[in-house]
Formats: sequence, C-alpha cells, structure tokens
Amino acid sequence: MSYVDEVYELVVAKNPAQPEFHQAVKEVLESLRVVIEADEEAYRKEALLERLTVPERVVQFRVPWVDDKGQVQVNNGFRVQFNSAIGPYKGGLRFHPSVNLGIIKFLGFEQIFKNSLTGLPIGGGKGGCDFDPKGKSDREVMAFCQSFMTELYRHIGADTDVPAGDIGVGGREIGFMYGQYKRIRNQYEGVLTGKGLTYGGSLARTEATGYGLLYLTEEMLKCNGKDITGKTIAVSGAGNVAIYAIQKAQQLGAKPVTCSDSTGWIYDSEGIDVALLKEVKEVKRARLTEYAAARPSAEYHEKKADEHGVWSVKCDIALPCATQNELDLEDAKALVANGCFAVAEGANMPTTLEATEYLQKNGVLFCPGKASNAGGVATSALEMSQNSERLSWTFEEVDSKLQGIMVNIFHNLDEASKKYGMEGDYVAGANIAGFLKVAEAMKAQGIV
Ligand code: NDP
Ligand code: 2IT
Repeated sequence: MSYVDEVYELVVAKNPAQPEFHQAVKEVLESLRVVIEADEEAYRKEALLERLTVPERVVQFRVPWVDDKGQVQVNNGFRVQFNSAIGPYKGGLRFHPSVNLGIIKFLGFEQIFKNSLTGLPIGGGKGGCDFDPKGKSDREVMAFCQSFMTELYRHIGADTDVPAGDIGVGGREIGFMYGQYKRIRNQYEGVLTGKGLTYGGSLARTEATGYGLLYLTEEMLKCNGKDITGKTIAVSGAGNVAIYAIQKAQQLGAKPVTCSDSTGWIYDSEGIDVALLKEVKEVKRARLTEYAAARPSAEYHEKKADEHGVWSVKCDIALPCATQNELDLEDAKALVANGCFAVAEGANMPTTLEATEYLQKNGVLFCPGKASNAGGVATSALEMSQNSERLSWTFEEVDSKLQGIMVNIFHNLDEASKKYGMEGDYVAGANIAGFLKVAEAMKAQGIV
C-alpha cells in the first residue's frame, strides 16, 4: 500500500468518531500524493506524515462557571497545539455548542498549512469550547471567559501559543480573556490577537479575513481573465468574515445579494445593506428577521434541511463564510446550473469533498479556505509584530500588507499547482505549497 494511503488509514483507526478531522487529512494527503510518491521511502523512514497528523500536544479541560440564576454550568475546553515547526502555535478559539475534539483537530490541522502559506512565522493550533454565547448575558460570558482562561493561561504565551477569535469569539470575548490572563500572569504581553485598539489590537484585524478573501478572489479572477466588477455574489454567514467580505466586495464594485445565519437567510435584490447588517449582528446580536423587517428589498427565508438556501440564488461568485460542510454536492450542482464560475472559501472547510470535486470538474475556479481566508491569521501575525515592537501601524499600512500577502498566496499556490502538473487545481497548490515549508522545517529540526 502506498505510504499516503497507509497514513490515512492509520489516522482513521486512531481517531475514531472524528469525521471532520478525517476529511481535512484526506484532502491534504490526496494533494500531497504526487510530492510524497516522488520520494516515498525518505518520507516513510522519517515518519513525516505520521508526525504531521499527530498533534504535538492536546489540552482538554473542565470549564465551570455560574449562570445568572446561580446554577453551576460545566463546559468542555480544548487547545490543540498541532505543529510548531515554523513558529509559535497560532489559531483561533471557537465557542459553539457543536465543538468537540475532532472539530478542533480539523481546524488545527488546516491551520498548519494556512499559516505556512501566509509566509509569516506562525505554527498551527486551534482551541475552543462547547459553550454557546447565544442568549447569555455579558456577565455570564465574562464568568465563562474568566474560567476558560484560568486553565488556558498555563499553556499559552506570546512566544508559545497565541490564540485569537473564531466562531462565537469576537472582541468582547477576547477582552475578557485578555484581562484574566494579565491578572493571573501579571504580564502585559501579546498573548492573544484580535485585541481592542486601546490595549494592543491592530487596526484592520476586524476586517482582515473578509477583506483578504476579496483581495485573493480579485487576484484569482484577474489571473483567469475575469473581473470582479459588476458580478453578483452569494455569501453565506452573517458574522465577522461574512460582514467584511460583503463590505469589501461592494468597495470593489461587486454586488453581494445574500447572507445567512444558523436559522435563516436573506436575499436582498438591492444588494446587502452592510450598515444595517452590522447593526443587527454586531450591535443587537439579533436574528436576520430584523434585517428583513427593516429593509423592503429583502426576502427572509427560514432555514430548511433539504433546500439549498443561499446557494439556490443565481450568482457569478459564491463565498461560503459560515461553517464547515455548509456547501454540499447538491448545492454545488445548483451553483453550476445557475452559472456560478468561482467559489472562494471564507470559512474553514465549508465545501464537502464531493462538492469541491464537482465544482472543479465543471470548470469553476475554486480556492480553498486555507488560502482564501488566511488574511485573518496573517493580520494576527502583524498584530504580534506590532506588539513586539510596541508600536501601532496605520490602517493603510496594515491593509496594504494584507493585500500583498493575499496576492502572494494566490501566486504561490498557482505556481505550485503548475509545477506539480495540476494547473488550476488550487486545492492541490495550497496544500503542496503550505506543506513544503513545514516539512523542510521539520526535517531540519530533527526527530521531535
Ligand atoms: P462568527 O461567529 O462571527 O459568525 C459565524 C456565522 O456563521 C454566523 O452568522 C452564524 O450564525 C453562522 N453559523 C455558525 N455556525 C453555524 C452552523 N452550524 N450552521 C449555520 N450557520 C452557522 O464567526 P466568523 O465569521 O469569525 O467565522 C466564520 C467562519 O470563518 C468559520 O468557519 C471560521 O472558522 C472561519 N474563519 C474565521 C476567521 C476569523 O478571523 N474570524 C479567520 C479564518 C476563518 P448565527 O449568527 O446564528 O450564530
Ligand atoms: O481560522 C482562522 O484562521 C482564525 N480563526 C483566525 C486565527 C488567528 O489566529 O487570527
């Protein structure tokens, strides 16, 4: 059996009931087949793929806290420190009821290659908790965040592991966690990114993932003889990534017409009103029904299991920005039938393997999240640089560095896909380009 297949079977056997982790590993290993098989014995002897797929460290812990009724609640906290070959562990924290070890491992594994693609010195990690911030008071969120950090603090540090936000973790949660870290450690250091601007945050970090997604999409289209101006875009999600993707798409002259949350979705024939969406989601933390109520051109649709939601809308470009596996084979068929010619992932692994294959086979330009959503973590690394030099850069400075990074990422994966005979397969290009740097660093550092 080939080494790649052997390792994939091992991963499935050793990590039962972690389907998202298997999926992420499968996609990467399939892309690496051509690289590994060219030098199979050397990779096998060093057990490089086994080392790549087993996290350096997994921390799992109890998070007890008291709710507003005086009831004690207990949640499950995680931090997976996956790979530190090229820098301190770096990756977000997700607070969502669906969080479990397999989800955090898939996210941490993806992060290794994403962080490598940014060209910056950051290793791969991810964490989170099955806590649901929805419907909780600010005091409850603070009590939870303080308890979470009361264990996490001993595993992280500015040169060790630097968490940030992800689903359910935004400025409010980062602030509460930062305060508790500082209180316990008595140390003012850049241990988290996505911090507020008054205490070490970077300008443009809030916008970075969505803006970066559009910078990369624009470059991908340009290099394929297409222009983003005037194009209709279907976006899913209504959180941090979706909001700033919609905003930048409009600045570039495109027309995003949809967004969604966990209960329903919006089609707005006039184009999404970003100021209203921000008011509903960032300020009121309300449902999208409130957007529809305030906007005559918007239709609200309740989410239904057997329907395609935002992917049923006629569009030129699709940007999935909500969560994993939200775009399946049937959705991909609907997009192709409606003339969609480009998909770039804002979320992590939003497209199933079958859907990705279908889109690629039907000539749709497809950019995987580990490349197209890397602007968030790249700007986090820029926040770390600013913290280290105890200076703050202007919005324009950070934004122009972000643009340069995203354009560079696209060219790196484009070149890798060509070099390995898979021109236009940006999934393979991203996985190969991300892997080669990490593998070289791992080899140089010996058996650790
Ligand atoms: P937010 O919590 O800000 O927003 C998430 C959005 O997706 C919300 O609209 C939420 O709906 C919706 N959503 C979440 N889970 C589900 C679900 N299970 N089913 C349907 N809808 C869901 O998170 P972000 O915008 O930060 O993250 C979105 C995606 O982007 C994630 O995959 C994340 O890993 C990825 N990402 C985030 C980065 C960042 O910097 N924040 C960087 C790179 C990737 P509702 O409002 O109802 O909760
Ligand atoms: O998935 C991701 O890249 C993030 N959630 C951002 C991670 C970070 O450290 O900024």
